[in-house]
Amino acid sequence: MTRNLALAGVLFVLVMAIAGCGQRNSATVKLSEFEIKPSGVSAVAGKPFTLTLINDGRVRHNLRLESTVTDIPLPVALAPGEKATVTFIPKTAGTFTYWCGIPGHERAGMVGTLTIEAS
Ligand SMILES: [Cu+2]
Repeated sequence: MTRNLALAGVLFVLVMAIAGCGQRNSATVKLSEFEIKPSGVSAVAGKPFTLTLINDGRVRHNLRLESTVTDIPLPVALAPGEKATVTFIPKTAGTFTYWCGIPGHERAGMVGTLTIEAS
């Protein structure tokens, strides 16, 4: 009986993993001097999207998103080593930009593309 329950548990996890394939509703973005990794992230319009930000650099960084994507406030700045998670529902499908809002960082290369697919 215990074994059957364990097997059922494994199957459940497998089915959930397969069902989750193709659903890009979360992403982790690493900020450093002077790049944002990855430089491209995908999400689905109308579905909750969890974005984890990690400052992998030695100076303060942040991440800015076009207001057409979301009105949710993002952290003003992350100290080196700091991590933050925000969840929001992308408003519309399209191709948008994310960048570091600390003066000079965007021009130095801290930019990326957020692709929001229609649901
Ligand atoms: Cu920066």
